[in-house]
Amino acid sequence: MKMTKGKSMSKKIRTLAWAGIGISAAVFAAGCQKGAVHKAAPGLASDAAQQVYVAPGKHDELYGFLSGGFSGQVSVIGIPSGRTLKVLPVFSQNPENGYGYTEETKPMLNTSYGFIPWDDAHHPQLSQTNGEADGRWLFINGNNTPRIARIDLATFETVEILEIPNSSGNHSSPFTTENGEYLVAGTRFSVPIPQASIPIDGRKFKAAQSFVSVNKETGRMAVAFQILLPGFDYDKSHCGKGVSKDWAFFSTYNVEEAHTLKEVNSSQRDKDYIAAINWKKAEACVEQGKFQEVPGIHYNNHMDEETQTGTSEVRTTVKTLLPSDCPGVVYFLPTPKSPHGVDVDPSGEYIVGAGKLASLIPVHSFSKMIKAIEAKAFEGDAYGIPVLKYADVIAGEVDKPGLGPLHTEFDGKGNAYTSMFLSSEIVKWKLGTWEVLDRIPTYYSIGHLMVPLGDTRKPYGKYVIALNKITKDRYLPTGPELTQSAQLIDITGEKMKLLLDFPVIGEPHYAQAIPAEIIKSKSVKMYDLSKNHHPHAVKSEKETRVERKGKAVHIYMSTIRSHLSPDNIEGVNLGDTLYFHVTNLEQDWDVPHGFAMMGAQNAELLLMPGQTRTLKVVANRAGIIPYYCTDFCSALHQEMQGYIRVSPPGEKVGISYSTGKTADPDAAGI
Ligand code: K7E
Ligand code: CUA
Repeated sequence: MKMTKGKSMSKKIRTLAWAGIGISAAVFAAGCQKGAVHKAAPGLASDAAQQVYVAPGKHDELYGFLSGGFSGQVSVIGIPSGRTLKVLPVFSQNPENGYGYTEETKPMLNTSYGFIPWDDAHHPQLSQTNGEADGRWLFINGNNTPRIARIDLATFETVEILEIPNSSGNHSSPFTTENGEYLVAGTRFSVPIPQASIPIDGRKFKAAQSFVSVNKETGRMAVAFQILLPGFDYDKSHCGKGVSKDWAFFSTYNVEEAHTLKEVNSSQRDKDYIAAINWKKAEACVEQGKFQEVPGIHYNNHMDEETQTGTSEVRTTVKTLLPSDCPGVVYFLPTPKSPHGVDVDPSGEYIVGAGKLASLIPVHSFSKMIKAIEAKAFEGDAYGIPVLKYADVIAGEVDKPGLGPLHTEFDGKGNAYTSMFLSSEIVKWKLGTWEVLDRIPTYYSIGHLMVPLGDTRKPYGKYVIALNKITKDRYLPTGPELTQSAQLIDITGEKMKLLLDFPVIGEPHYAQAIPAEIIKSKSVKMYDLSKNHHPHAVKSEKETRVERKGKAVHIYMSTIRSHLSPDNIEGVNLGDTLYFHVTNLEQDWDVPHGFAMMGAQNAELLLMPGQTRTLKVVANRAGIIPYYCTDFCSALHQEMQGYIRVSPPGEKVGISYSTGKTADPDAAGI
């Protein structure tokens, strides 16, 4: 959730006051006023520096994956050091390596709305097998233009993006079933389905909740089916695990179906719902043909492994299941009050709702829910969907935990940790007794929090990371825009201990982390040149060449320490379209080359060893135009350069070029 900052916080307070929750100025001040800053020191563990110090040359214990929020990307950090290792481009163009600019990667950003080079990414999710992170893929949602991306954790590259049709705000997404059969993707907004221009009164709006299948071998995603739910707003989801593994849970707000002044009008009722969907049953109903094929154009973009080139496939319909055609597929659990997070404990028995405006944290019992369903003990229905009774399904309530509960994670030792946006703290409480055990302030306005593997069956319960929206005066000022932050907290003892603050990239909403051991040995060091089947690849300098095809000039170029081949090109005319197909011939780890041409309207390239990338440029100025390698690759990096002669109209110069001499990279003085 993007909670806005600064002045809107007072708005939140008004909302809360209006909601009848006593919130004193003092509570607010503790979280957000200047004076609170210096209280950080007493909270800092005396051995904190030692616990986060990763000596030069040593590796971190865990990889962390932080969503970039409005940056649309994912950042990779080391834990416990907090060091940023890499930014992975996902939904946004990335000038650093040409992602979304090169001809090979542009197709990854195609959608049914056209080419969209940005999005807002909230929830990274590691792939799981048997409820444990298997280290194969990381998924993340595109929130605005509904999409799910898949990142390969061997190459750390985005290899697939699937658009979600008929969804509007893909927020409660992408959360995996414990064996990776499906990713669930709930819509935030409800809209007419199929889309139609009708008055905005919401009465005919619906919500399509998607179940995206993931191929066990290849990882390829497809929208398997959607379930059409009433036109509420849906916020977060999580799949069940263990006893509840056949179920998925979606929080709702705005069951009032208000469509104006939502800030007030969608908070009228005491309780909204958590929707419990039996995906096994849904799957069976779909197999029995109980679905309707509904129009729903969507793109599936995939990076082909052999050619390292993205292609887009277009699909036009989606299988849609109506709850009335599949009785028992969905139930509503009343949950106070505009719940945001819905989180399932490692056993799968407890479903924690976090009502943003509630003064308690309700915890539902999966086994009680099943009993109530079997007894048909409903308090009524909503659009035909049975509503269970709160008293029948509630396992317990955490009383007065703090203000503005958002998200909960688990340590695998019977404890839960809930982020409190308004009172800026993490609250530790006990599953089963529901007593608050500890609390620690966060600086400030925490959104999500993350225990490594804290949403799997086997949490790595050593740390919790707070992901904070506001950092006012925690860091050096950087103009009006201040960094957002993460805080690393030790949870091995009775009391939580603050270890480290570090700034982050974009706005992390959710995050994931995994022990480094699980993925680091699988990390790919280079692309195998002999397996490079890019149609415009060159395998040696002998193959480098320049070919004219009408107004297009194709330059088949290679890079190796320390020259570009060809290094001089003549015969290009003003207005020609140039395609630089550049292959990095290196077969060594950590030896990328770059490519830039003066005045190129598009981007620069960064080429991994064995990789081919294409830069499309229009020659729009006559003269001698230089190009060069942008990555300091060797002692003779500055020599890695060349010229293009661009002829003005009327000048007749035939294509000619000089290919570089073959140099022994080892002799090049690296
Ligand atoms: Cu709470 Cu989008 Cu998961 Cu932000 S969301 S905080
Ligand atoms: Cu290649 Cu610098």
